[in-house]
Amino acid sequence: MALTELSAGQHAAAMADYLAERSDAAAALGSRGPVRYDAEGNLHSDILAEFETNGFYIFEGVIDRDEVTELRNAVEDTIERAPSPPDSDTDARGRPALGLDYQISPYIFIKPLSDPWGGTKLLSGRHPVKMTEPTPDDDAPEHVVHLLLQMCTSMPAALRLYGHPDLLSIAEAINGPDFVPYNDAIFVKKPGMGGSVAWHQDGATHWDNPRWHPGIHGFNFQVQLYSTTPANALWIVPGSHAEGRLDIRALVSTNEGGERLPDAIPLVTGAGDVTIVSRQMLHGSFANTSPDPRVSITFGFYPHSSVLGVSGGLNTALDEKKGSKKGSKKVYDAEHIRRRSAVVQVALDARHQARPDERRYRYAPFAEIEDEYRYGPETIANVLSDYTLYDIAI
Ligand SMILES: O=C(O)CCC(=O)C(=O)O
Repeated sequence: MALTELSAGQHAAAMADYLAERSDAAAALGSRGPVRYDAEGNLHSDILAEFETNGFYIFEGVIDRDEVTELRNAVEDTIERAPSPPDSDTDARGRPALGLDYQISPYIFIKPLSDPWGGTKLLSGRHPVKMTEPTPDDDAPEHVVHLLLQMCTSMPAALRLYGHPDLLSIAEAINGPDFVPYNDAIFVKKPGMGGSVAWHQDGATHWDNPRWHPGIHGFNFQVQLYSTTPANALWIVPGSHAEGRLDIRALVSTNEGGERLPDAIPLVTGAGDVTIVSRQMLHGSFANTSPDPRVSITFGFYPHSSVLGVSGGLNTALDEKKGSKKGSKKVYDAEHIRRRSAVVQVALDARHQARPDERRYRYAPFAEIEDEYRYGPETIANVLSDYTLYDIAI
């Protein structure tokens, strides 16, 4: 039977041997451990070396249990406030839905267990091959939330996470002190319903740049709110970040196991672990036919030199009807970069206000003007409102 004709249960069974074999390979590879610094307070060079070789690292136990609980509650609350059905102005309880006043909806819905981007032209067509879409159970809803966007406006707990000192120190170690933000998105993969993300590489701009290097398209964090398993995890092909642009269509079509790529591994983590993955890594995830949820708070950063004066090659418009960004290639000048980077500065001040005894990260581009970016009504209106219009997509 073709994988596409499988029920959710049959899909889970068909995947089992592959998941077991590849999670053994992941365990053998390592590239994981707590955040460690050297005597000068810089991220330990061993971690950077492993990240450079493998293109990923799993930081264990970064986010403490209380913060994970706070974030889980914020995500659940945000999902409950989603329009129901998706084109409605009210949520499932009849309250005004969240985000009616946002310029871009904070919700992306999909049909359960579907692959919304594979084989389409969306997101610059970077997901060339559709993943298996098993048939959901009869009692599954018509739509599920796949992505939550604009978390720094809608979820104060997520804004504070964005200003986490360890995460920002890691971003600095990889991209330099003037690192620049990309976007944020929370991937929600409910048990038996979460969709897949077809194999892809994120970068879209610098593949032919004569100064190309494995870090030129930056990297993404994923903060895991629940333990992840091989069945619901993000999968990567270690080392693929250094191989240039890959022919994904050929890799899948010449592979006997199709989308079950032979060298891929799952990023298996605990709740509160944080992964970093190069945006050039070949990565994706399968439909979640497992009984376990995954919620991954995802946000990325670039080296400043990859962005300044560059015309974004990645079209992030997902909703063709509202896609104001479609076709309008922005050039990321210093003012655009300042506008989007200000979210980081406000986030770390929001965190400092909530946790005054924690180490506070100093973000070099705002070192002299921190007072202008305190978290409060003014920056909520001027910096956080609709900040995703300034996302930087390369
Ligand atoms: O978490 C996932 O399943 C997909 C994440 C992803 O594709 C990305 O961060 O670019």
